[in-house]
Amino acid sequence: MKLALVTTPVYVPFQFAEHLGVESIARVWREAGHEVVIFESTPDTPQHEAIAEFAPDVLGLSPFDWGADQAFEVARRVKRTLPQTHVVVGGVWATFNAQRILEVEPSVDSVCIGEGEKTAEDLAAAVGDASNAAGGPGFSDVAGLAWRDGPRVVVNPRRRLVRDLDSLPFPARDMLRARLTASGGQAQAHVSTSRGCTGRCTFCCISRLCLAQGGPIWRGRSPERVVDELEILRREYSVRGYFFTDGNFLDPGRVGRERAARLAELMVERHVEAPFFAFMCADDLAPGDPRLIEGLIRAGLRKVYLGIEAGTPETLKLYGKRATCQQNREAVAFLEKMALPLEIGFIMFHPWVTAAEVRENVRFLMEINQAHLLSSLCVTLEAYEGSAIMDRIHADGLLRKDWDYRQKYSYRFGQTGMFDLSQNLRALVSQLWARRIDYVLKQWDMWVAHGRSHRADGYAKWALDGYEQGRRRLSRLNETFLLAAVDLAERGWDQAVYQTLEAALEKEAGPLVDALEKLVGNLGQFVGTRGWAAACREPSPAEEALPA
Ligand code: B12
Ligand code: SF4
Repeated sequence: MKLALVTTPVYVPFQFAEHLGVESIARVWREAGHEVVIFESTPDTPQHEAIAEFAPDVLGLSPFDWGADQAFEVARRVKRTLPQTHVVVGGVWATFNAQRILEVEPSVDSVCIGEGEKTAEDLAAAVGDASNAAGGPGFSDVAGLAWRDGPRVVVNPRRRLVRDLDSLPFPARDMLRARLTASGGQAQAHVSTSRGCTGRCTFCCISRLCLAQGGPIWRGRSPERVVDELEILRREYSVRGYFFTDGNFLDPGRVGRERAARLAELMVERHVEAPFFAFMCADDLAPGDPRLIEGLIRAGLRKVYLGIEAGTPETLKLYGKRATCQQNREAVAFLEKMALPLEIGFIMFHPWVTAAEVRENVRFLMEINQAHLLSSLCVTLEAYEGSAIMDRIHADGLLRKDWDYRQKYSYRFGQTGMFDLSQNLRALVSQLWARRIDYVLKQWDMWVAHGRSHRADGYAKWALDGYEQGRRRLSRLNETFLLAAVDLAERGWDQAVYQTLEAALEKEAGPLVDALEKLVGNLGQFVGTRGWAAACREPSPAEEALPA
């Protein structure tokens, strides 16, 4: 049979991020003997004509919220010429919106609920029986499938999770080879070493996803099997960097930390160490296990994404976070001590947020020295179906009248002014100047932390200290801006006044970041040509590091 999968673009710079879900389904379909093609659809090149020419028996989509419109449009156009093609949608977003998608989107014939490998395989077999092509009784045998039977939406019994993740084949990376190098430079791959998460963050649906399929809540691949995959990535795709996509790389507890340590050892032993990033949780890191982190750094760990999310105990509870404020403080301090760059996740705005809470959050972020990135300060909760917090939004009647299941911000705020504030801050971070500042800082934060691990002296120390001073000054600018904006929200929103606050921030932060970029850029050049040792021997210049 001919089977096609379609990817639709996500936002820049992730437009061409690897899509492990689609690659995984492509692999199992191909292993089952089908002819499989992945089409990369963009608004400019929607691919429906190429798909129609290929004439697939099954067309698989894997969109997220707003990407869904594009994906469904491709399906509609394909269906115009090939009405018999069975269109199936999969992925996390589709899983929790299955009923609605089937009710409102006639181009979609079925939705794969949750983990897809086995369901996709069985679905292809069911479609293969020609009598089922228009939606016959065979679909009712496909566990984990929701499908349309005439006017009725049928949700089949759940599909049990694959017990042993090592038994799954590796994703078909050969079919989306270009994505590995799409961001330029050296090839980078997404690698999933586990599925699920023992956390119960209320804004996330990962654990619910596993529970809905009868658990277990977390499954890990063996370090040996992961390293087999890394070897292939290195040998066949020249991959020189990884993004471990696990919800929590150190999960679950002690067992998870041991697994991560073993993986790091094996990566070094089998020469597949390379720069990598991973998500971690503060309660696994605090108060800190230097041996574990040193091992991970040897294997290539270059940056930790740390889901802190809030700076008050009440909001940590609302978000269902396991870590306390104190553990968050300790984890950040520990990573800084290990000279390991980190980027925090922080959800400042949610429907019940108050001005007092925003002020408390800002104070907390200043205290842990993480207020320099606007993108960390301005996040508004994305409310997805399937998450516990979305259930609460439904229960509290906070959905806006114009709510649509593809909209993640369609809720009301309890306190006056908070909607204006959160909306303006969301718009702020998408502005070019603000994006540039965050981009520059994210780049240099990594490099600076790496420099600190060299125990810098002389010129190098002077420049790195100057960078740190500048970063703190930037945090103070952000603090002043945000506190003034919160006061405004509390007093009564005035868009013109807000614009003056934003303009003042841009006026001051822009040149400061230029100066920081120049400062560390010069050091970078020096190190690039003469090395760290020379930069540490060079005397520090007498003049001020940064403009006053
Ligand atoms: C890597 C990643 C990304 C990457 C790449 C996304 C991608 N397309 O793969 C990037 C950075 C682009 C990204 C972006 C976003 N992401 Co993201 N992402 C992840 C992450 C960390 C890993 C995904 C992954 O590779 N999983 C491994 C693969 C094998 O699993 P899978 O994709 O789910 O696929 C399986 C099944 O879903 C199913 N399946 C999937 N597609 C299909 C298709 C068919 C036809 C079939 C039959 C089955 C099927 O079968 C697959 C194999 O079992 C997950 C968290 C996690 N640990 O899962 C979050 C996650 C999926 N992302 C999330 C979110 C919120 C986003 C953003 C909205 C974030 C934002 N602020 O904008 C954007 C959305 C962008 C967009 N419009 O598409 C949420 C989704 C929440 C939800 N309920 O929808 C998650 C769950 C994170 C979380 N903890 O909340 N993300
Ligand atoms: S730690 Fe991450 S993956 Fe786990 S529940 Fe929380 S947000 Fe989801």
